[in-house]
Amino acid sequence: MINVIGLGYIGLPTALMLSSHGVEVIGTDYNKELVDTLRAGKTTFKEKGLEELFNQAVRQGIRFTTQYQKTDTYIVSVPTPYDKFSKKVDPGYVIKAVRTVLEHCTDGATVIIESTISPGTIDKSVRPVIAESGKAVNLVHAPERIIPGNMVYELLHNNRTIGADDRAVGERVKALYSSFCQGEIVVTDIRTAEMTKVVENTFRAVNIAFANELARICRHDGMDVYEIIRICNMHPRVNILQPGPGVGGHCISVDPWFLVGDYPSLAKVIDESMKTNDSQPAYVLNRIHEIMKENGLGDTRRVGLYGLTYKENVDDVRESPTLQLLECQERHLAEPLKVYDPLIGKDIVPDQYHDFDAFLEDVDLVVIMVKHDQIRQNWDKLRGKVILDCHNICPLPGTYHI
Ligand code: SAJ
Repeated sequence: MINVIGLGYIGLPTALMLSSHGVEVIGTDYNKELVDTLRAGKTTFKEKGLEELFNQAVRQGIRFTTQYQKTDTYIVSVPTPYDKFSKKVDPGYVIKAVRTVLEHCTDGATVIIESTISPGTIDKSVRPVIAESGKAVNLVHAPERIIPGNMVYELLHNNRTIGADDRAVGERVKALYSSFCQGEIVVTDIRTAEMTKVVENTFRAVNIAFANELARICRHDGMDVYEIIRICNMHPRVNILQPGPGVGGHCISVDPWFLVGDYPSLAKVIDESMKTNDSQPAYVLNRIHEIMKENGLGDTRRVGLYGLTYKENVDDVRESPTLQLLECQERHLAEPLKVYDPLIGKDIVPDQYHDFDAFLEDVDLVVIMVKHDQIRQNWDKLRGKVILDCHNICPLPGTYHI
């Protein structure tokens, strides 16, 4: 039996996937409300294909509880927040989960850590906890790689990395993941597995920063950044990502900082890239100001931000560019801008709308912060508005870009 610890964005789909492929799974989370919701037969966040997977896993007998189980295999997928000032990862939840696992597990159990951690965390923070307990366990790091918005597909198809001290243990864990994973599974050591995960996200962050920098250069001299990137990407060895209003989510906007935090004098390109991405919401705010002036719009209360999530078609707002932009605005003692997001039912920010038509009624300038499918299906409603499109998706004439 596998005990999955932490039933969030990674733990839940992983537990469901194992269970629906015939593995006996018990999911544990310390949040009783979350466990109650799952027990009542409801998923806790929206994701393509998650509900079907959930129903399949329930039919296979998956159980949810707040209690750690006595077993020989654990998957730890708890959050690893980072400290905004020191830029260092906080392994507190991982340490606590491992400590509790050690109180329950059988001798010789395998503890698989899926949470993203900064390279070296296992040596520095996890091994001492194991040594202290006196228990002999096999430690494995199998960092998750799935992208919100396409998690179920990617769980099935992505290649994976398994880091283990002992090759035979790594191969056993590989066999476990092979129960559902159709991608290639590489077995390596723990340190390498830790580093690859952070490097993958850093690569993407640096590439996005490059695109954002190009957007600023092109804006400065009246060039079309999208056309330039499109043509450059026709070169067989060039693949530039897209500029945008900033970088959000709990991965690409966070993980590269681990390297900057741990190697401040070495991680120069990464540091600059992160600063570029982090200053992108302020850059958009500046564009809003320019466009208002150009159109004689004097009232910031008539400016609306479309989208609150960190990217399209997910309901996750963590570190979202819209939240970053609002924070930046607040620091300038300005009144909050109006916000609408079709995927966010709860009130999260001060001037938030839940009806698209009412939102449009109350604004003259619409800033497309997130390219949800919903706005792509409603261009007609935006006719007559001044539009700042941060993603180059709007076909209406006269649309502004970043
Ligand atoms: N973004 C851009 N321009 C682009 C692509 C993305 O500005 O061309 C922005 C998005 O709008 C978003 C942010 O970057 O705000 C991050 O979005 P994303 O779709 O690039 O990635 P995440 O954070 O949802 O998921 C990433 C993935 N990592 C990589 O692709 C290397 C995923 O595979 C990881 O599992 C995930 O991080 C994680 O949990 O680490």
